Amino acid sequence: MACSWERLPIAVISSSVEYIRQVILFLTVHFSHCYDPLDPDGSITITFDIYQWRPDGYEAMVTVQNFYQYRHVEKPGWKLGWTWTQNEVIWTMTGALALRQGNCSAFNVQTAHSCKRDPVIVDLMPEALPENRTENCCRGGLVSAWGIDRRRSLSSFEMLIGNLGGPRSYMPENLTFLGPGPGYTCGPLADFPPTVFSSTDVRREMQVFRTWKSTCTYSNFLANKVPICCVSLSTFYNSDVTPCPTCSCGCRLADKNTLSCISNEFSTSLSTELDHLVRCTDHMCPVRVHWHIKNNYKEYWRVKLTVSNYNFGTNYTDWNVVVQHPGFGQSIEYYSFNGTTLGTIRLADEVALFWGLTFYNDVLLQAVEDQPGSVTTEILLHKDLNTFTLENGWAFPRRVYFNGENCEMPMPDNFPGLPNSSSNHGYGILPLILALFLSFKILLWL
Ligand SMILES: *[C@@H]1O[C@H](CO)[C@@H](O)[C@H](O)[C@H]1NC(C)=O
Ligand SMILES: *[C@@H]1O[C@H](CO)[C@@H](O)[C@H](O)[C@H]1NC(C)=O
Ligand SMILES: *[C@@H]1O[C@H](CO)[C@@H](O)[C@H](O)[C@H]1NC(C)=O
Ligand SMILES: *[C@@H]1O[C@H](CO)[C@@H](O)[C@H](O)[C@H]1NC(C)=O
Ligand SMILES: *[C@@H]1O[C@H](CO)[C@@H](O)[C@H](O)[C@H]1NC(C)=O
Ligand SMILES: CC(=O)N[C@H]1CO[C@H](CO)[C@@H](O)[C@@H]1O
Repeated sequence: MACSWERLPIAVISSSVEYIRQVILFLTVHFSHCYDPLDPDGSITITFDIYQWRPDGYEAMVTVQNFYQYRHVEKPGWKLGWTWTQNEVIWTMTGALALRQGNCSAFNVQTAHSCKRDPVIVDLMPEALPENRTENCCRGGLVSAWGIDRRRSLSSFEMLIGNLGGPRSYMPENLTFLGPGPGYTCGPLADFPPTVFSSTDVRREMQVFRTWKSTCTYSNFLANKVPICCVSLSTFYNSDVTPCPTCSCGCRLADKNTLSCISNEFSTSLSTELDHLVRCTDHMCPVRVHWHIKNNYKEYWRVKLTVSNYNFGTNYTDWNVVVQHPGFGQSIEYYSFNGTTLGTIRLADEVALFWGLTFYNDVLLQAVEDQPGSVTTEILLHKDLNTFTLENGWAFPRRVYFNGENCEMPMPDNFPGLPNSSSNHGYGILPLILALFLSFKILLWL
């Protein structure tokens, strides 16, 4: 079972009974289903549509469709692989290419595209020649998230398969998908009702001969990724800033000779080969999301959301941030980001998805000298007077994701408190519940 492991949910609930209920809810959601509760239907579907028979095989269109709301495929793009069960040969391919041709000496070497038993396919680059293109190809393997840009949430290519001794087709096996890193598991292909499409004359509906589909799902447990992001908090009513938890994404190595991060003094002298090196911080995360409660008006409250990039050699193109907060259930306005709210039926809290404005801040730039790259917006949230409160950390986010990866949150007892009131809100029982929860988690590990 592939699950994703997350820290404790950061809901500070005033009554401890409610807190325990939430923890139980959390356990049920996370450990029995093992999907992302904020995107329960997310997956990448691979579809093979066979639309033409050939004397020795068939012609097929393969479509990679991303149904993840906020998980995209970034540079260097996807790689799709499978294993043929017969002696199939890919005679031609348009809209993509097989990385290796393999041993085609049994055929006419000049015309066979790939004779590998386990071909690996990649998208073409945007500059591909018109005769090699298909409708949804040639973006260098980049695929947008479904919640952000549906038009670009798919990639497709066509291939001519032969050497089957007749107009036949056999499902390939063992599909693999890199998007671009590991973490995806693809189920076996299965027969589906044939895909229907409208002919150029829109009034007529046509259908392919045969359709096979496989669903690939992502697990950061399988991807074995260290966290890449953390959350810090501040408010207008308390001058204390709650930093990211120390060592959220790793710790600074004690050994001074090992370069695990770059401190300010050195960042100017080293200019090249900075890929994946971050600025030295206590959290060591490449990305930090900061939530600042800026104003409290009669009917509205205002938050400033800032995303900072501490990498010296990575720009995040088409970045996105997901924030879960009950306040997003009311109408919200944001100024410098593009965004939408995601309806999640299974969770009471509302979820907002933000991304950059085209040509303005859709690239989260790398750090330069002592300045992290950053994008920021203010968010104006309408108040529901029955639930709004500055007490008990209600006004802080419950969960934050950057590019689909969970961000490490500070522990509730470190949240900036209201002046003179932070000490007597029943935190006494919290450590106990925490210990209980952790032992539960250890039990589940075993
Ligand atoms: C697919 O993988 C399974 C398990 O590793 C293996 O038994 C099977 O032979 C593979 N299929 C092909 C066509 O290689
Ligand atoms: C390539 O395939 C041919 C025909 O199947 C075979 O005779 C030859 O040994 C293969 N070459 C290599 C290097 O595998
Ligand atoms: C693209 O087209 C050119 C010219 O028709 C051809 O030589 C080349 O092999 C094609 N590339 C791919 C990946 O199909
Ligand atoms: C990031 O973007 C900046 C500005 O466009 C550019 O100068 C820099 O080379 C980019 N960095 C990488 C690693 O591509
Ligand atoms: C906001 O995002 C949508 C979907 O990707 C896009 O069509 C629209 O142009 C974006 N708006 C701006 C101002 O970037
Ligand atoms: C009991 C207590 O913590 N009192 C503090 C309330 O806040 C003021 C101003 O911040 C302090 O001066 C008090 O000591």
